[in-house]
Amino acid sequence: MARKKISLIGGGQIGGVLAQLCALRELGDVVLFDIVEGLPQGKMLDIAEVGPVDRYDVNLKGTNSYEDIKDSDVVIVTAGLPRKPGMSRDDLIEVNSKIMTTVAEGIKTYAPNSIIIVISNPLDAMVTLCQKITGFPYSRVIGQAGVLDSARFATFIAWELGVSVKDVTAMTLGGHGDDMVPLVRYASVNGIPVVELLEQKYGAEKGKEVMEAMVKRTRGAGGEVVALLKTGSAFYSPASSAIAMAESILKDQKRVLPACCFLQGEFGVDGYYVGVPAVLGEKGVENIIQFKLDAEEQAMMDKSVAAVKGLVDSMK
Ligand code: TXD
Repeated sequence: MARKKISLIGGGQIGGVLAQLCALRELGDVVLFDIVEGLPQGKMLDIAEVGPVDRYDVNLKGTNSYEDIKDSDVVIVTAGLPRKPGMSRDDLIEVNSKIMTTVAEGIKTYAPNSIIIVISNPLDAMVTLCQKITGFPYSRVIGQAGVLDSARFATFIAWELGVSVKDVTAMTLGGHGDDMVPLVRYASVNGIPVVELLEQKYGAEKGKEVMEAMVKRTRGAGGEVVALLKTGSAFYSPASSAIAMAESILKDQKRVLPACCFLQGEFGVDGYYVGVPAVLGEKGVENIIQFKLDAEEQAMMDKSVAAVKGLVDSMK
C-alpha cells in the first residue's frame, strides 16, 4: 500500500498537535504549512527529532509553500485566528473568511483530489466557504466539531456518574455554536440510558436538572477553556477529534462520527452544512445516517440550523 500523505494548513496550536498525533500514529507522511516563516519548519524539526524515542518513522516537513501539499490524501485546515475571552466564534468570521479564501485556493490548485477536514472557526461557515471556493464534491469537504462536542458531553456524563469515559457514548448534532444539540435521549453507559441512571441516582426531577446542567456545560465548553487559557482556545481536543476523522478516512474504517456535512433534505435541512452522524471512509462522507428526532430535539435542531443559516447568509 502506498504511503498516505496528510497536509496540515495552519501551524499554530492545533496544527502542531495534529502533526505530532499523525507522527505518533504513523498515519502517513506529514506536511505542515503556515505563512509564518520558520514556524512550521521548526515544529516539524522538533517532532522529527523524537522519532527515535517515540519510535515513529514518517517524513515530516514544515513549509511556507503550497507546492509541498501536492498529492495529499487528506488536508486538515486550522488556519485562522482563535477566539479570546469574551468573543464568540462568530466574531471571527470576517478575518477568517479572508484566510480561508486563500487557503482553499491553495488546496484547489495543489491538492485537487484531497479530502478536506476544516477546523477553523466559525466552523459551519468556514466549511461552507471552503467547499464553495474549491468546488470539490460535498463528500470531500467536511468539518470537525461534533466529535469534540460529543466527547465533551461524554466526559461530563462520565464524571457525573463516576464511570469510565470509555464506556460512555454521547452525540451532539447541529451547528458548532451555543445552540448545538446534545442528544440526551441517546446518551448511554454501555447502552444503558444515562437519563435512567440519573433518575436512579437523584429521582426524576433532580435527574433532569443534572442533565440540563451537563447540556449547558457542553454548549459552553469551548468558552470555558478560552476563559481559562485567556490567550487562545482549546487545541489538544480539537486536534485529537480531527485525527479520529482523518484516520477513519485514511484507513477506510467507515466509522460513524458526528461531522459537519452538507445536507440535502436530511433532518429537514436543505443546502447547508450542519453536524450530523456520517460514515467516514476513503471517499470522505460515504453516508449520512438519518434517524427520527422527537419534537423537542427537532426544535433544538431547527434553532441551531437557523443560527448556522444566519451566519452563512451573512457571508453572501
Ligand atoms: O472544534 C473546532 N472546530 C475548534 C476550532 C476548536 C477550537 C478552536 N477552533 C478554531 O481553530 C479556532 O477558533 C481557530 O479559528 C482555529 C485554529 O486554532 P489555533 O488554536 O490552532 O490557532 P493559532 O494557534 O492562532 O494558529 C492559527 C495558525 C497560525 O499559526 C497562523 O500563522 C496561521 O494559522 N495562519 C495561516 N496559515 C496559513 N495560511 C494563512 N493565510 C494563515 N493565516 C494565519
